[in-house]
Amino acid sequence: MAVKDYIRQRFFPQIWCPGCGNGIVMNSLIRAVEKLGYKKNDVAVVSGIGCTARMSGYLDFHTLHTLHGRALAFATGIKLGRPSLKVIVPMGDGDAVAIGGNHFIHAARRNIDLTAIVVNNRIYGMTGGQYSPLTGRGLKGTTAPYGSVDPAFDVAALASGSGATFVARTTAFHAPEMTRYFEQALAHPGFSVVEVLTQCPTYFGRKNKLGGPVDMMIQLKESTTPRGSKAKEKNPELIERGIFVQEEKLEYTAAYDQVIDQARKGSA
Ligand SMILES: Cc1ncc(C[n+]2csc(CCOP(=O)(O)OP(=O)(O)O)c2C)c(N)n1
Ligand code: SF4
Repeated sequence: MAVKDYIRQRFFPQIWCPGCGNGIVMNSLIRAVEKLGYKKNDVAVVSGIGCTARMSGYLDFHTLHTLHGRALAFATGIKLGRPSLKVIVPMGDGDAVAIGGNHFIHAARRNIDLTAIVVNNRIYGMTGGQYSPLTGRGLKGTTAPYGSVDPAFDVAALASGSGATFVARTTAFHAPEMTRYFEQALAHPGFSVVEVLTQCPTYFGRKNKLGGPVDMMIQLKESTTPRGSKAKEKNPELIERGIFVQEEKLEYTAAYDQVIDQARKGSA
C-alpha cells in the first residue's frame, strides 16, 4: 500500500505548522508498519493531547485520542484486553514525561508490550511554547523568557532506568534510521521506547532564534552522532543516536496470563 492509504484524508488539511517534524515521524511510522506487513486491524494507535498526539486522528488504524499524559494508561488497558494488538503510543515530551511521567516510568517498569514514541521537540507545541522537562537549562520558552533553569531529562536513560527493554534514539533528520528503529521497536516483545529529536520551528525555533525548519534539521544532524562513535570521544556534547537497550524479559500481559492460569487452577 502507499503511505496515503494509511492516512485518513477526511481529516485534512492537518493542523501541523509548515516544517514541523511530526509529518516526518508519522511517515516513518507508516513505513515501518508497512515493512512489517501488519494489517490495519492489527494496530492500535493511542494518544493523549498535543500536536504530536494528533497522529491518532490522521492514522487509519484502530485509534483512541485520550487525555493529556494518560495515553499509556489507556494503552495498557487496550493491551491487557487484546494482547494480540500492536499498540503504538505517540507522545510529545510534555505528554510523555511531564504530566505523563508517572505512567511512563510504570509502563516501562512493567515491561508491557507497547511502543512509546517520544517526539522530543523540547517544548509544549500545542499550547503556545511553554518550556517542558526536555527544554534544557538556558533555553527559552514562552514561560521561560530568560531561559529555563531546569536541567532536561535524558529520555533514553529514564526509560532504561525504569525497565524498558528496547530503547533507541534518532532524529527527524534521520528518517530511514527512524523507520528501522520503529520496526525493531514494534517487533520487540516488551515496552519499547523510541525518542525522536525533532523540530518545532514555530515555538522552540523562534524563541531560541534557531532559524527555520531546514536550519533546525541541520542542527539535529550536527548535534548528534551514532552511539560509541569517535566523534563523541572528541566532543562529549554530541547527543548519541542508536539502540541503548535491547533485551528480552517477562512481558506484562504474559505474566498476567500466568496469574489467570493459576487462578483457574485454584492454586493461590
Ligand atoms: C490535564 C491537562 N492539562 C493540560 C492540558 C493542556 N495541554 C494540552 S497539550 C499540552 C502540552 C503539549 O505539549 P507536548 O506534550 O510536548 O506535545 P506537542 O504539542 O509539543 O507535540 C498541554 C499542557 C490538557 N489538555 N489537559
Ligand atoms: S506548534 Fe510546533 S510542534 Fe506544534 S505543529 Fe507547530 S511546529 Fe509542530
